[in-house]
Amino acid sequence: MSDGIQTIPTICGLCHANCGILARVKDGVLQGIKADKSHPASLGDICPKAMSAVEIIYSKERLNTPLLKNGSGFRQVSWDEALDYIAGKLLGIKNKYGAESIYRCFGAPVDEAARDGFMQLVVSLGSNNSIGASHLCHWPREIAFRHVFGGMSQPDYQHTKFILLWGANPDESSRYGEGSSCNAVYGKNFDIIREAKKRGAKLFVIDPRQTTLAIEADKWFPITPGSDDALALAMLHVIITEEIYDVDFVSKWTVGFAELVKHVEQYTPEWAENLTGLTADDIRLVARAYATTKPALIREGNFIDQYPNAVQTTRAIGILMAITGNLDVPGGNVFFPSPAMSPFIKTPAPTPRITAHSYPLFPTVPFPEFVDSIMDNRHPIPKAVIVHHGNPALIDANSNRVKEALKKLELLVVCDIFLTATAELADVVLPDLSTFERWGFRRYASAEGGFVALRQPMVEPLANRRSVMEIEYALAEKMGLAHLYPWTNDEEWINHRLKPNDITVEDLKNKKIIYTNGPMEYQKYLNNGFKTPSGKVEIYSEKMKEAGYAPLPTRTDLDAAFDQEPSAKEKYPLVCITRRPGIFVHTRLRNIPSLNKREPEPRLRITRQDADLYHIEDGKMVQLSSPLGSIQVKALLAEETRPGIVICDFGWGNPGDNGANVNLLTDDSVRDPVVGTTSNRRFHCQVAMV
Ligand SMILES: Nc1nc2c(c(=O)[nH]1)N[C@H]1C(S)=C(S)[C@@H](COP(=O)(O)OP(=O)(O)OC[C@H]3O[C@@H](n4cnc5c(=O)[nH]c(N)nc54)[C@H](O)[C@@H]3O)O[C@H]1N2
Ligand SMILES: Nc1nc2c(c(=O)[nH]1)N[C@H]1C(S)=C(S)[C@@H](COP(=O)(O)OP(=O)(O)OC[C@H]3O[C@@H](n4cnc5c(=O)[nH]c(N)nc54)[C@H](O)[C@@H]3O)O[C@H]1N2
Ligand code: SF4
Ligand SMILES: [Mo]
Repeated sequence: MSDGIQTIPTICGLCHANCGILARVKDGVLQGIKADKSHPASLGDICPKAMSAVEIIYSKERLNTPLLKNGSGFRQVSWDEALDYIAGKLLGIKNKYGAESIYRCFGAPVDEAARDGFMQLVVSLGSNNSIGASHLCHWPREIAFRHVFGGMSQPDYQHTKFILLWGANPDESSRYGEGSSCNAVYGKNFDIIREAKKRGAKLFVIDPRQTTLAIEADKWFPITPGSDDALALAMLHVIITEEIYDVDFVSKWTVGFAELVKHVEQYTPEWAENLTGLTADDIRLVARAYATTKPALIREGNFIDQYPNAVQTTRAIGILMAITGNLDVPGGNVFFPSPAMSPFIKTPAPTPRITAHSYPLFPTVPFPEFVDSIMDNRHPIPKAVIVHHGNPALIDANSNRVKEALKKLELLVVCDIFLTATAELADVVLPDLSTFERWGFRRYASAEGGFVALRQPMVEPLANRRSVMEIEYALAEKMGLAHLYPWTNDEEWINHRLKPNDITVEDLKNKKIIYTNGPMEYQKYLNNGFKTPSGKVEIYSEKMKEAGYAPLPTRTDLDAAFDQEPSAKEKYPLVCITRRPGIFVHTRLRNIPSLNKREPEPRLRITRQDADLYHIEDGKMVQLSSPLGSIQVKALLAEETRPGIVICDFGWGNPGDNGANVNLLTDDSVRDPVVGTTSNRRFHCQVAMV
């Protein structure tokens, strides 16, 4: 301590990276943030989002007290009044319609509280219905990789000779170990991909957009959006016909290779040429380079999760990793150790998830299926939703339909830190503490071992804000469910979740970071097999087949329905993909002045050729239309993609952000059969000057 300044070591939870930070506090007031160089995952990296902590904590727009709907507006109420209202409504709805009509909705689980909030409550009420962003984020890949080789793999950058960045943009959105998730302002303190390049590793990028890393890559493959399944299948064809796969690994550790050989005969590079927009030669080039440069890794990105062919595309990519012998070896795709967590306590007989039969492999309810249940009066009709740390009114495809559905609920509760587009529709709004104001923790997976870090409040709670775990427990008490709770406050919640590691909050206060597992070991399968039913890599998946899905990865024509309309292609000649600006996180932070000034409005990137064709002027407002409607965004002439493709920014549409929501234009009718993924990254469109 010097000059009365106290330094609090903690972690930022604004995005998944959860970087180590040091808060400088004087007289209980946050003065500023510094990077914590000792944090093993971020190593002193930090981004402008964390630097805006003062603005986030003290923003005049923060929710400070519970709000209850009052006509077309809200009135401020006490916690007791808000929670009594919710408790009464929830119990009434449960009695009248059954527990299955009650849902919990959450967004990206950027911190553990975001993942856990209200889960125990909804399960305790007897419902297993959880909705949120999982059908668009992580889970499509998780389920696909589980069925191929038992779970998600991570890139082992340190030891690799070849990086295939496949629809990922870690300069603006990183996994841990990749540095901060926006290097536009401060650069990166450590840059694992560029360091690997300096050591001689090759970098290939498959992306319709020429990202900053694509510019620096040895080769960029500007693929047609949504055609990655065709590319992956053609790469398998090349690798198999040219016999450049790992014969030993394939014979000892895979099932279904013979079926795959037959299956991919049809998927020649020439077949994939028109579909992918890449030449057959380039398809051969990427397949050969990946299969023969040893070791090689694939860093697949979240783009896949937002295409309705998500699961089969990922399965094909997983099979590529396996048959080339790049799985669980140094420099390939590996499995980091990660800390364990205690489960929630299940009530004796929760009702089954409403999609237990229609989406048997997906552990939550695909959001669009929830919307259908309301709009089509499918029983049990959803009647109550508690939204925590999510903004479904903006992030799900076909936002107008989503909003219509949310308006039909008997009870919509939103727990947030700002009044969002979703909160505006709520019956009750509950003010949470932000990631900088509450206790919490984060589990990290890493090559050095799994570890846990403590999230400490930088300041005491302001106004009437309360932490979610305390809100949830108070509500449980009011509904007579307290006996089902393993915690009553934040500290007990953390202790409960970390029990399998024998770690408590007190331990973390002393040590800051605690490792729970030893360092990563390679080729664990030699002793334990893979975590699949056969113990091997399942190229052919009996489990997928039993659940009614294709056992070998397939190609899907995403435009099958669109092409039925003869005039549609003429009317909507362009394809739009969406961009995620790294200075923000999804729909958040547009109201933070230091961040907003860097990207004050959503823009539509368009090539010079298309701009000339459609008479679009740089910097002028354009009307972007899809079969679902129109929005207005500012044109930015940029040679970042191929003509025929435009790129629209995602994340605007909250009250006061003065930007249009691109999900008003995305379609929710075509879905991945395994997880219900919608096409949030791609839609057919036309552009015209306003
Ligand atoms: N078109 C298109 N759609 C997309 C995407 C895309 O790229 N394009 N991306 C998709 C992906 S990958 C994802 S993960 C989803 C994201 O979906 P969400 O996670 O639902 O989106 P966010 O904007 O992050 O919403 C989080 C909300 O939590 C609030 N919040 C922040 N901190 C706290 C806190 O401490 N407590 C509480 N209670 N609330 C807090 C924020 O104010 C915000 O309203 O969007 C998906 N939708
Ligand atoms: N700063 C910041 N960091 C974040 C987030 C954030 O909102 N802001 N969000 C977090 C979350 S929840 C997630 S899921 C991750 C996402 O992180 P990533 O997985 O890296 O996803 P994106 O950054 O959206 O990059 C996806 C890339 O895929 C490309 N792409 C689009 N369509 C296609 C296609 O059809 N084929 C191919 N091959 N590529 C395609 C896009 O042009 C883009 O460059 O980031 C996390 N980190
Ligand atoms: S990358 Fe930025 S926003 Fe994400 S955790 Fe690190 S400091 Fe926070
Ligand atoms: Mo995500």
